[in-house]
This record gives sequence, C-alpha cells and structure tokens, in this order.
Amino acid sequence: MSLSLEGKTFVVMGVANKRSIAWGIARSLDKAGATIIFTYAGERFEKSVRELADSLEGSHKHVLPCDVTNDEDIKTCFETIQKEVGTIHGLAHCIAFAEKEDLQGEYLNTNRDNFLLAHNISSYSLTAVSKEARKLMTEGGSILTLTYLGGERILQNYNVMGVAKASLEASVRYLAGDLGKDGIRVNSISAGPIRTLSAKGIGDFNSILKEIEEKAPLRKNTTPEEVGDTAVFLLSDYSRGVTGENIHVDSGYHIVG
Ligand code: NDP
Ligand code: N5H
Repeated sequence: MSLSLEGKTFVVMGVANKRSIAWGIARSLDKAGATIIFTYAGERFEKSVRELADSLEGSHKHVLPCDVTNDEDIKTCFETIQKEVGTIHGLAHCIAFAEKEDLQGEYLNTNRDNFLLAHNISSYSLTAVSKEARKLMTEGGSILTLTYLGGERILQNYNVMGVAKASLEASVRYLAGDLGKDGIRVNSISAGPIRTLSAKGIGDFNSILKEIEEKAPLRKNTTPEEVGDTAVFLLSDYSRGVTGENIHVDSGYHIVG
C-alpha cells in the first residue's frame, strides 16, 4: 500500500478561489497523483475554477456545475460523471452557507427561512451528494466533509452555522453507518480558522487568529495545505480503519480549556 492516489478519482466540491480550503485539498490530491473532478455552484466561478484546475500538475478535465440546493443539478452532475468517468473513489464536500445577518448578534434571532437555508446548504447537501456518489463508488472509498469547532461548542457569531455543523457531524456518523457495508467511509475534518472568501468581512477575524497563535498547542494557525494533507490521508487506504470520525486539524486548539 502507498499514499500514492494514482489511478484514483475524487470529486472536489467547493473551490471558489485559490484561498478555498477545497483548493488546498485539490493541490494535495494532485500531488498524490489523483484525478480530480471539480464542481462549482455559481456560474461566476466556472472560469476561475477551470483556470485553477488547468494550473495543476495532473490533467483534470472535468469541471461541472452543481448547486447543492437543487436535486436535479446534483443528479445531472453525478450522471455526467458516471457517463464520462465511471467509477469514483471518493468525494470532498467543502460547502457551507448562512446569511450574513445570522453570523452576528444572538443566535436566537435566526428566522425559520434562514435556519433552513443554512441547514439545507451546509448539512443536508452532504446526504444528498453522498446518495448520488454511492452509485459511482463501486470499489468502495471515502467521503469527507469540513466542519468547525463551533459545531461542538458555542463560539461567538458562529450561531446558526454552529447548529448546522452539529447536524453535519451527526450526518457523518449516520452516513458512515449506512455506507460502511459498501466499503465506503465517511469522516469530517474540523479545520482551524483560515482566511477564505467565506470568512471575508468577519470583523474580529484577526483577533480570532491571534488567540490561536497564543493558545493553541502548536502556537500557529491552520493552513489549507495542512487540511489538504489530512484529506489525502482520509481519502486514501491508509485510513481504511477510520469512519464516522471527526479529525481536528487546528494546531490542537480544541483541547485547550
Ligand atoms: P470558500 O468561500 O472558499 O468556499 C465555500 C464554498 O461553498 C464556495 O465554493 C461556494 O461555492 C460553496 N457553496 C455555497 N453555496 C453553495 C451551493 N448552493 N451549492 C454548491 N456550493 C455552494 O470558503 P471555505 O473554504 O472557508 O469553506 C469550505 C468549508 O470549510 C465550509 O464548509 C466551511 O464551513 C468550512 N470551514 C471553514 C473554515 C475557515 O476558517 N475558513 C474553518 C472550518 C471549516 P460558490 O461560491 O460557487 O457559491
Ligand atoms: C466564529 C467564526 C466567525 C463568524 C463567521 C462565521 C462564518 C461562517 C461560514 C459561512 C459559510 C460564511 C457565509 O456563508 C458567508 C456568506 O454569508 C457571504 N459570503 C458569500 O456569499 C461568498 C461570496 C461565498 C463564496 O461564500 C459561501 N459560503 O458561499 C468562524 C470563523 C472563525 C471560522 C470560519 C470562517 C468557519 C467556517 O465555517 O467557514
């Protein structure tokens, strides 16, 4: 067994730009020799995702639309993959959304529509894409999603996203329970804060990063490369005994009281 992923194909969902955690995962997969299929939501990102895909060492020809709020989109996307590629060996789900107004103040003020939107995109979507991906994972494989510490404890301003991440983490366990018999593992990475497009406009992001530098056991912030390399481990057979797990790639911050 080797950590080479040559001959293996993975779907990476959620590259918006070069700062995206999904892009860190894609770079690590590319280094390991894997073939990557990219999916994006907004049309405005198609060109940039294709340019990024072309900038990698390997040849990654497939860049497909997939808005995870739309069942038809998900079905069409995976049918296209089935037709054009066939078997896949795993998937990295790097997608979340909540309305900006809900990422400040009191969680209590979240209205029903915004609660459902955050849960739809950030949690249910993992279940929806896993159902379609399973059909193409004829040799077994590994599904991965991204979560944050705010799903385990209250963190200021994370609010409805924390509740959605708790739901996502529970989904990881139930999906692991369902898919284990098909040789498919399901895990999450809980990443430390990384300055991405999603994190843009968060007022006190600098002070959050500073606190981690001061308090985390490793005294440094998390990089997309660190998340990418753990993703390669989870997507490879080296982690063949691991499922339903949440691995913190956060310089150890979550153990600090
Ligand atoms: P990015 O902004 O780079 O990525 C977020 C992605 O979500 C975008 O590519 C966006 O696609 C996608 N997305 C939103 N709505 C939809 C939709 N309806 N259908 C399909 N895709 C959609 O941010 P990150 O890399 O930071 O986020 C990736 C994941 O990492 C998220 O789950 C986030 O919660 C998690 N995470 C981030 C941390 C951080 O500090 N940055 C820490 C811990 C976890 P598009 O732009 O095309 O709409
Ligand atoms: C405790 C914190 C700080 C509070 C911030 C919360 C961030 C939540 C993440 C969600 C995904 C951000 C989000 O939905 C932003 C959108 O409302 C606006 N942005 C967009 O629409 C852009 C253009 C697109 C690309 O973004 C998305 N998501 O589609 C948490 C931070 C310390 C860590 C963090 C940033 C965690 C995380 O989960 O991302």
